[in-house]
Amino acid sequence: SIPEPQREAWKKFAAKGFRTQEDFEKEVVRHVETTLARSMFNCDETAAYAAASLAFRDRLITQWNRTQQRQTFADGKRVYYLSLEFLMGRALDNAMLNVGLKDVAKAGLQDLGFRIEDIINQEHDAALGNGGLGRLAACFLDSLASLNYPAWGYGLRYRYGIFKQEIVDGYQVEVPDYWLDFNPWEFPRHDVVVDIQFYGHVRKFQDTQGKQCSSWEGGEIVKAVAYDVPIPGFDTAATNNLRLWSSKAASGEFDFQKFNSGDYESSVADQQRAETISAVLYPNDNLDRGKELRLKQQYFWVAASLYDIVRRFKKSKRAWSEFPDQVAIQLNDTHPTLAVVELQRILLDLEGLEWDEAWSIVSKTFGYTNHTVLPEALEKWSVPLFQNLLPRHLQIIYEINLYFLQSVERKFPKDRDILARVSIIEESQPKMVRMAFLAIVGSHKVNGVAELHSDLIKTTIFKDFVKIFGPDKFTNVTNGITPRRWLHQANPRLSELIASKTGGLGFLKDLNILNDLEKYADDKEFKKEWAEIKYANKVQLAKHIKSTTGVTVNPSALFDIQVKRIHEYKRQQMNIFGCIHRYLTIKSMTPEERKKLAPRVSIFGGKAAPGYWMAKTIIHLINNVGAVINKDPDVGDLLKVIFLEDYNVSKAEIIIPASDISEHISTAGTEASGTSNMKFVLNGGLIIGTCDGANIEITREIGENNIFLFGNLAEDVEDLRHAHNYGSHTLDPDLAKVFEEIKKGTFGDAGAFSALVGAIEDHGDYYLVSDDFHSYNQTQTLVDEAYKNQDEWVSKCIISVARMGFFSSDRCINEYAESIWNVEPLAPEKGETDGLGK
Ligand code: Z16
Repeated sequence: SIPEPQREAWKKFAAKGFRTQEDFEKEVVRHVETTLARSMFNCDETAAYAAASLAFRDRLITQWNRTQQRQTFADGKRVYYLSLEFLMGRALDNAMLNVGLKDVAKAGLQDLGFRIEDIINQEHDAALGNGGLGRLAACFLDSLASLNYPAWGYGLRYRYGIFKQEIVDGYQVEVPDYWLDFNPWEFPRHDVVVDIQFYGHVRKFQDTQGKQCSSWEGGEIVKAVAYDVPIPGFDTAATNNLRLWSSKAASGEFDFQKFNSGDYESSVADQQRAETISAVLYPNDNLDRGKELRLKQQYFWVAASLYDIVRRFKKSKRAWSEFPDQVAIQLNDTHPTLAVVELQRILLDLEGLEWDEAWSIVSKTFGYTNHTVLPEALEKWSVPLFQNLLPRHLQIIYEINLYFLQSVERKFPKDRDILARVSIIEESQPKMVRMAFLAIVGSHKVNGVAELHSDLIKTTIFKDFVKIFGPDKFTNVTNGITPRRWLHQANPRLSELIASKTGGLGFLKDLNILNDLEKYADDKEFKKEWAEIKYANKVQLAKHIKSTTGVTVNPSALFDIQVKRIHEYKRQQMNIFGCIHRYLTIKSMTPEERKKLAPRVSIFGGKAAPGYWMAKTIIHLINNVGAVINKDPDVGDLLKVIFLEDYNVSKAEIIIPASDISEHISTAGTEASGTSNMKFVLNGGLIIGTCDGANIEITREIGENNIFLFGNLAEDVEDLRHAHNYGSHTLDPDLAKVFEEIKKGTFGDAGAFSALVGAIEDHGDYYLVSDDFHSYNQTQTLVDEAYKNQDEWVSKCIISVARMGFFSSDRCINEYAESIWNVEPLAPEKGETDGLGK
């Protein structure tokens, strides 16, 4: 760092962010002319987007620097959020709103000849995630910064994010998402590079004091290079950091020895193999496939992040025992569980601590969040694969398991079976490492993501661990969403209306202020404005539908939306069967009867994992049903079925504000929480849903008159499944008619859908589609009736929004901070924000 006498110059010339329109325009023009080497004669929207982003990035990095300096100086506890996914979406709009300069930018861009919407739309989504889990991590980063918590996110800098979905002849086609061509939001830190080791062997030796030691030697080295993404808080000068690691060959450009010996091709291949580690995001949501490259990704990212965290801790020259007072690490699902083992290895093999001393530090440092009870999603790694890739880590896991099982045996000496049930190593062929069990044993707290889910993990998959560790180790933190992106950014007109009645934008920082809206639930003028905004949002979505699918939809029809990853447990198949049922009902009616029906647009969107055939079949069926219904003159506006291609964060920002009703209809007990349910209600839409995940808590908050619940309860699912398999299973009669129609070929070759129908008719109907079908359709009829009374409908929407305060990710992050991390906010000094502009 710079010696004291020279620091005056640094202070004098310190970078300052712009504040006025004039300064913003100056920055944009400077970036166009110098950074991009273009001019007013060839500045298109892409260049204007780049320049505007760079102007905001400069401003953010100034705030970022001060935030980091303040945190270093305070020398307090920091939180590290380890997530293999961060589904960020676009950054420019968010940055403008969070620093409170969107109006300035809008006027400035206009003065320079651009419309701000067009500029915002130039940005490619940062889509480094699959669905709920990745988007939750992104909402958490927004809340951590907005609440001034000293926190870092750690992830992987994938060259390819989640694939882009195209629909060709009704089928999903995956196109690679190469998003890094131009990304103004990241700072490469070529000086922050960590060597990561793989393969090799373990050497045992005695040190000079005669102590038994282990050392991991040989194998190969890959470099991890840091890329930093600034995360601005809303209405605060705090700007946190998301550090993403990119893999690079260790020998620089290429291996010169191989090059000189004429083996050029193989030296290039080595380099490419190293770069493969961070090349692609695995596109599975709620499914574990056990691929070696995925384990490599996990260790690569975990080892680089821990090296960084430990290096930062060591600068403070504290005793190791203080590590858990300085560092809280949250494991987002089991993906980063190797961090538990890696920290133990660092303390034991590299820092020379005793096992017990090291383990006590490790287990106080970590918290583990579980996001699913689905057995196919729980990570397991084969022991032989582990042995080959991470030999020392496998030894440490065996040792952790040994001490753990010994303690279990002492506690339950008479229980013979418990040891096999809770062992971190599953005695299968081949043996498997159970990552969730390792995460539980290595953490001081384990949480689920909604009340029902947290109860379920305690009574089913982790039941034995509650007996072993006691109930206090297990807790619930119900998920939340950031109101900045999901209300203010996605639905600016609604945000403005709310601000006008609640005394400004304060509700975006304290979402319980929404309560003030309840007194307008019967206010005629307010309701009119409310309904106008909803209608305008539907017109906007109708335009999007027209331009992407060619189908004209009536914005006055009820918009019924289900957008989320396609999965059997989320039951998009039940929704499309419901559409077919509705179609058959319409077809059987007289023109007079049809006139009484409520027009509806059923909108679907979501990606299927590329290898998930049943999910792809569901997409195919939705598209084929749409093709038939949308051109049937008997139906007209009464029903349209739309599949929106390539659902992602930026499309969600258009879709969600336009819903009248959205569907959250998973088989009870399968959806851990769901978070889009919260986004839809916050945007003034009602929901139809099962008693699952956070739907239950949403009902408790907004009142059961304001939600359409249906279907069997979680507690009955097991018995129903048993009855399907061992009793008699009769198909719901309406569903039988739907199947008949599919089999007739009304929606194209019936053979294409036989697996989908067969899963329900012949293979046990695991997700209870038939059991819930009748109650689902009945409830949809109630929705139709309720929608006819627009006056009452709008009141329900207003009351619901007014009661959504609980679902802010700010509430959620404060709960983590208090009950799991034990960290305090570190607010910027007064005037720091003002200082930036001057
Ligand atoms: C995921 O998105 C979720 C769970 C999981 O094990 C893996 C992935 Cl990629 C989702 C849950 O399905 C959803 O219910 C929950 O709201 C979300 O994680 C965030 O907790």
